[in-house]
Amino acid sequence: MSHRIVFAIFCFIGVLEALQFQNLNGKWKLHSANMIIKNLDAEVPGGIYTDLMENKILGDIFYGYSDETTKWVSRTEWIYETNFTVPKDLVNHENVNLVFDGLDTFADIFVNDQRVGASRNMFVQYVFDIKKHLKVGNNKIRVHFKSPIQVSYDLAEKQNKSYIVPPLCPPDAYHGECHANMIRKMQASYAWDWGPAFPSVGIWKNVSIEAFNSTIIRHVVTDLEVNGTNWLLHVDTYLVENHVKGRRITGELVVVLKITDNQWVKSVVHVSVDGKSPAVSTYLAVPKSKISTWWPNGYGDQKLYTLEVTYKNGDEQSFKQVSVGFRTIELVEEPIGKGLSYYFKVNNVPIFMKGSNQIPLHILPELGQDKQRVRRLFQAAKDSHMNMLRVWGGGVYESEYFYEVADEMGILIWQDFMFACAMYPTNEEFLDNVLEEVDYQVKRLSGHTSIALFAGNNENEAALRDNWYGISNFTLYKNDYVKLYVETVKRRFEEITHKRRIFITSSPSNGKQSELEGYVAQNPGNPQFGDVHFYDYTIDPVNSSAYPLPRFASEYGYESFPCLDSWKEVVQSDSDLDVNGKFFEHRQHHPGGNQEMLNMINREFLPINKTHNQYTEAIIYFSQVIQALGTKTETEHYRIHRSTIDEEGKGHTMGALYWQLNDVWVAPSWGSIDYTGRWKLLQYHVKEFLAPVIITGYIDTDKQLKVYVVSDLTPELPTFVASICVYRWNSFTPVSKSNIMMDIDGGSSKLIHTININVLMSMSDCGTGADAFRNCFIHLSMIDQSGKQMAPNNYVFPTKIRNSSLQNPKLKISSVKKGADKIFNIEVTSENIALFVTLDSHQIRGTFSDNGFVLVEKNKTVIFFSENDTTTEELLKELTVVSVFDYTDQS
Ligand code: BMA
Repeated sequence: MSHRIVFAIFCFIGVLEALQFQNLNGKWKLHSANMIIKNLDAEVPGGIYTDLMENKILGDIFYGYSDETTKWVSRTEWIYETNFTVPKDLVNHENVNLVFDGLDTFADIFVNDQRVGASRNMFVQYVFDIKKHLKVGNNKIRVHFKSPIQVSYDLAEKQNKSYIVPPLCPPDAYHGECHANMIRKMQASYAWDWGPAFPSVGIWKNVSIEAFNSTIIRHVVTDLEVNGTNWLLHVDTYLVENHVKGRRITGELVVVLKITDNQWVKSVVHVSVDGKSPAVSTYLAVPKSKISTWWPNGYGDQKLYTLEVTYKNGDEQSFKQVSVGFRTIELVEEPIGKGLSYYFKVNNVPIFMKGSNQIPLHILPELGQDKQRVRRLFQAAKDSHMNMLRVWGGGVYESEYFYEVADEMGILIWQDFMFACAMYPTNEEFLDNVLEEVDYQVKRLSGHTSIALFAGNNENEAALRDNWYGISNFTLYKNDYVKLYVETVKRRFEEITHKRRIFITSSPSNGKQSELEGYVAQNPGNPQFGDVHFYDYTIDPVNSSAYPLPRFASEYGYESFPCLDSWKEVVQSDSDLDVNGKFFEHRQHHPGGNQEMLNMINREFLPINKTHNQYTEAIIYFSQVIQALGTKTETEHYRIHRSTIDEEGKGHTMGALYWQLNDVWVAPSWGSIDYTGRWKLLQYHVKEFLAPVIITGYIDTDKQLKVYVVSDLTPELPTFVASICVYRWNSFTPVSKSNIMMDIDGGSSKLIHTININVLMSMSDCGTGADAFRNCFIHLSMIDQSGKQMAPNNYVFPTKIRNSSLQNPKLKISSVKKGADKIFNIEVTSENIALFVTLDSHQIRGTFSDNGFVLVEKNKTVIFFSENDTTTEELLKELTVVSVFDYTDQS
C-alpha cells in the first residue's frame, strides 16, 4: 500500500496518519536451540509451556507431578522465529523500531540474522532500532531465549565471589528453583508457598514494528490536583525517541478532555523537544462543577472521562486515549495513640480499605492477560464489597486491561513493585535494569485512577530487620536496601510522578517512622505505625483476642484445600485423592501446612473417623470452614476497631486485605477462589463480612459478649433494630431475644451491647455452666424500622463446635425451580438448625447467592447462577447439600 493511499484512508475516517505499524503477533515457529525439537507452531504472544502443550510435547502441566517432570523445559534454550513481508513505504520511514511489549526474560534478538539487541527484564518494553536491518519484502526475526535457570545460577555464582545475596534457594517443600532474586522475572515463577515452578520463557506480550519520521506518543501519564474551584489535570506525554542524529521533535500536541459530547477542555502545546528523551508536560484546568467525582466501590459511581492526546507534525499524527476519574487520594499519617495513623482518604473521606491480595492471575504470564479471567476476578471482588486489591510483589505488573477494569469497577490498587521476600543485588547492572523497569511501569500504570499507591517491595524490610536469612552484616545489606528501594526505585518514581503519588518503601512497614529510622525500622510490624502482615497458625483462629490491633492489616489469612472436584481435575488416579497421601503433600508448599490445617480443624470440629472413606472430603470441607471462620473473625476484628484507640494507643484500624484472592494451581493455599474458578466457602463469607454494614460480636477474655455494629457508609444510618437471639440447637424458635434500637454515625464502629455470657445463657434457659454453652448459640441480626435487613445475619458460638449439641438436620434439596436465564431457585429444607450448610453443583459450574451458611429456619431459598445453559433436572442430579453434622463423628 502506498504512502498516499494510507493517507487517503485515514483522511476518510477523519484522522491524519503517516505513521505505520505492523503487527507481528500470530503464528511463529519454535525450536529448541539444540534443534532436538524443531519447527513447532507457536503462538505469539505466548509462552513455552503453552506452546509445548499445544504441540503435545507436554501434557497438561497442571496435572499430577508435572511441575517436577517438566523441569527440563526451563533448562533448555528456545528459539522463536517468524518470516514476514514488509512494504516499501514502511521501510522508507526515517525511524523503524521493533517493539516487544514483553520478553520473558533473557533473549538475543536478530533481524535478518543481525543481532539488534538483547533483553534481560520481563517487565520492560523493548524497543530496537531496526531501520538498517529491515528490507522491503521478506524479513526474518529470531528471538533466542536463554534458560532463566542457567542465567540466574550464573549470576549467583558471580556474586558469590563478593558476597551472597540471600535466599539462595526456596525451602525444599516448594520443589522450586534457586536464585529468582538474581533476575527480573516473575519471582513466583520459581515456585512459592502457594504455587509451582514453571519458569516460562517467551514473547508474552504484543510484538510489532512502528515506523515514523517524527515521533509517536508512547505514554500519557495523568495526575490530579485540586486548585480552588478547578481540578488541575496534569498531563505528561512521553514521545518515542527519534533516532535521526540531532533531530529535534517539533509539532503540535493537542490535549482534549471530553466532558460531554459538546463540552471539552483543551490545551494546545507547540512542541520542540530533544529527540533523545522527548516529553511534554501540560495541564488542563477543569471546573469542578462540570465533573462527577470518581468513587471507590461502595461509595458512589465510577465516572470516567476520556482524555485524547494528539501529536501532529505535518501529515504525521499520533493519537492516544486514556480515561480519567476525578478523585483525590491521600495516605494520612498523623499522630495518634503512641504512633501515627495509616489510612486513606479518597475525596477527603476516610475510607476503610477492604479487600484482598492478588497473586499473579496465571502462573504462565501470557494467560494472565486473558480478559475473561481479569473480569471474573474483579466481578468477584466487586460483588464481595471490596474496594482495594493488592497486586503483590512476587508476581507481575498486570495487563492494561486489568487496570482498566479496576478503574471501571472502583477497586483501588495497591501496586507493589515486583520484589518479594528476598534480598536483591545492587550492582550497577542490576540497578540500571531496575531503573528501566520503574521507568516503564510507572509511566504505563500511574495514570490509572484505580492506582492508590506504589510499594517498593513485599516484606523485604521485615526480612532484613528480623534476619530471615541469617546474615551477619546488617549494615551492608541495609545500605543495599536503601540503594535499591530509596535511591533507585523511589527516586525515579518521584521524578516521574512529581511527588504527587503515594510511595511506600515496603509492606509491612512503619510508613514515615520507617523513613525516620533509615527505612529499616526496629520493628517493621509495629502496630502503632504503618501496615502489618499477621500470620500465626498456632492460635485459635476464631478467637478474636488472638489478633493484633494494627493501623492497617495488609496481609493475613489461613490455608484450606480446594474442593474435591477441583482435585479430581489434576490427579493421576483416585488413590491420589487422599488428604494424608503423597499427592496432597506434594502440592502443599508451605512447610507443615497440611498438619497446621488439621490442627486447626481438630481444635474446632470432630471430623469423621479417619478410616471412614469420606475422611478426605470431610477434611476438605472443614479446612474451608475453618479458613472462612478464621478470616471472618480476623477481618471483623479489624473492622470493629476502626473507631478504637486502646490504652496502649493501638487501634484505629483502617484496612483489612486478606491473603489471598486467587490461585495458580490446584493446591492447598490461602486462596478464596481456587484455580478452577470455584469459590471456596471463604469467598461466600467475604461477601458477608465485608458488607457495608455488619453486626458482629465476640466473647472477650472476661466472658463478656460484646456486640458491635460497623458502618462504612458515609451518611449516618437510619435508626436500626439489632436483635440478639439465643437458639438451642434443637429448635428453630429462639429461646430468648433482645431488641436494641440504635443509631450509628457514618464510617464508624459502635459497641451496642455488652452482657456476661453466663448471664445471657441462664436468662435464656440454656442450662448452666458448660451445658449451657453446649446447648445454645447466639444469632445476631439487624433491620431498619420498616423491617428491611440492614446487615448480613451473624452468630457467636459460646463454645467450640466440637462441644456443641448439634442435631441431625437431615438436609434436603426440596425443590429446584428455573428463574430467569441460567438462574435457579433452590430450596433447602432442614429438620434442625444446621451449621455451615454447603451446596455444591459439582459438574455444573456456577455460584450461589449464599453458601456455607447457618440455617436457623426450616426452609431457605438459595439462588444458583449457572455459567452455562442447564436444566432443573440436570442441576438436581448434580446438587448436594451437607453441613457440619454430616462430617462429624457421632460416635
Ligand atoms: C506472605 C506473602 C507471601 C506468602 C504469604 C503466605 O509472606 O507475602 O509471600 O505467600 O505470606 O505465606
